[in-house]
Amino acid sequence: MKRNSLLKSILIFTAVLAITACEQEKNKVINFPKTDLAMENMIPMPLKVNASNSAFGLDQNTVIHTSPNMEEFHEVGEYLSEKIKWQTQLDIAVNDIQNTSSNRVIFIKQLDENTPSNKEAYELTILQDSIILSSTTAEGAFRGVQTLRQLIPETSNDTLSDTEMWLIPSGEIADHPNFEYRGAMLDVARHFFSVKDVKKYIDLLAYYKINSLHLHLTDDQGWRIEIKSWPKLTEVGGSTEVGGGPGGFYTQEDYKELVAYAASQYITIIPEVDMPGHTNAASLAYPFLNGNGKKVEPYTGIDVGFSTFDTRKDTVYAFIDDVVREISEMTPGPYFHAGGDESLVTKKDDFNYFISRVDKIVKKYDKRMIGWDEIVHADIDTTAIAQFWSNEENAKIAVEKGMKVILSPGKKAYLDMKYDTVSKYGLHWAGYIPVDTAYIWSPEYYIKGVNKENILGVEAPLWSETITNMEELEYLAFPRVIGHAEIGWSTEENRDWENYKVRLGNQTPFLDRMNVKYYPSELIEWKKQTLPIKPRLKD
Ligand code: TNX
Repeated sequence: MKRNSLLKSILIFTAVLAITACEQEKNKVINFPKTDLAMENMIPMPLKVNASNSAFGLDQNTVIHTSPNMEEFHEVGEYLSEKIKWQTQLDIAVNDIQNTSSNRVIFIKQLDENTPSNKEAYELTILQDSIILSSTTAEGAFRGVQTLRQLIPETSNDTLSDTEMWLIPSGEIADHPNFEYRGAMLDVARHFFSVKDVKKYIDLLAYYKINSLHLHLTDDQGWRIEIKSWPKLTEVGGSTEVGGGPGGFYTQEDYKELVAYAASQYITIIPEVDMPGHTNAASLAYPFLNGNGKKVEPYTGIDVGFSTFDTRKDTVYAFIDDVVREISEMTPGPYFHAGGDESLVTKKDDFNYFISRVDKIVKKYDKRMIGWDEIVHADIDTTAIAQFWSNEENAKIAVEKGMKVILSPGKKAYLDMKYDTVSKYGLHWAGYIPVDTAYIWSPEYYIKGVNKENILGVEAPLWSETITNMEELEYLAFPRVIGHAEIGWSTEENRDWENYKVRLGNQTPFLDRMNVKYYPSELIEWKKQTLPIKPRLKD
């Protein structure tokens, strides 16, 4: 009996000792090295950054919690945990109610939905023992997660505590985008890109907070989206591409998969069916659509402006109605892009008549029409959006009509322009676009009379006449699309080439880990390790 109670006392005593030791370990003050949040490598540069010069030690004891009963916030937490694992190998539990002992928490918190704020706005408060990421929406939290990912250093520290720690600089960030629409466009018509390729592009765009992916699904050289009521579009029109390769197309299941994948990263897919020009592939499948009076042959060259739909036939509009309906049904986003560029063999009146009828069809399926800037001459609803690419007068007319404009200036935002005379891929009709030229411009001041309030946002198109695979796509898109993402998100006063180019050089670890074959522009010092950068201009 006596022996038993002695044993009991010893056990209790040891347990108390162990708990105390554990508590001490938990509360042990860690001497974090001095950090500076404002000197980090965030792209796009957030609106406001306040450093508090200490750090949060991300380690195996860290847990993620998200606002209770909010499924979308929970998913953002899971996404963050997955990305932390990808970068650091750490396994971070999300909303694990068993684990109440952890003293390091990342809390993703929903602010009161009635708080007036931009839906992509978020705040990050980074303290020594917690990180609080708050937003009124899961979308805002998702954008904030990208910032947080960019703050996790490449290398860990194993001298501060008995666990390996990745030191996240402490401080506060309050951020929201300068423009609502921040897009990239991919031409899958001139050359086809697989679902897998597009998903990789989506992953990369999301990291830089781009929120729209415009897919140029049809052109003279190929029709890439299955339309059940008009099967020959893909059976016949999908089998060609520039240079005579095999082409390809997305089944409706593929397309839905892409839409869902993009949506999981808060990216809206904008489908484009380019018409009345750029329609050789459609007319090859269904010759009654053709309006240029010539026999339709498969086209695998790169000229533009020779094809047109017959704009005065009702059957053509019945066809378009089916196409817009089927695609709209699979597209939750608010936009349908109807093309409208370079219809050089369509008579002016016919063109305007056509665009105005298509606008009505698009509206019938509850979408807002986007068109290349030529559409502004037609009688269309002011809810339609003009995408400026080359003609400034057209952009001004759009503004006069009360339409919103998306800016994609060929001389700045075209990812398919060569960097310089020795570029491996690309065209150069709008000039050569080195990395600095692509970065140094402001949407608000690009066209006189087209002001901030007229601009829905910006988009960087990647036409694919000269690229056939992912590696070539990455050569043209990276790094320029990263600068473009900053132009769409960050305010003018937060953008500065000298500061940006160091942050860009520090993207190498991420790009390498993603296996991105970016163009190693000599203007940038590409770092294998992150280096300190100069303060921002306004500091
Ligand atoms: C112009 S930009 C086009 C495309 C070409 C591109 C090549 C626009 C609306 N049309 O058809 O692919 O140039 O850079």
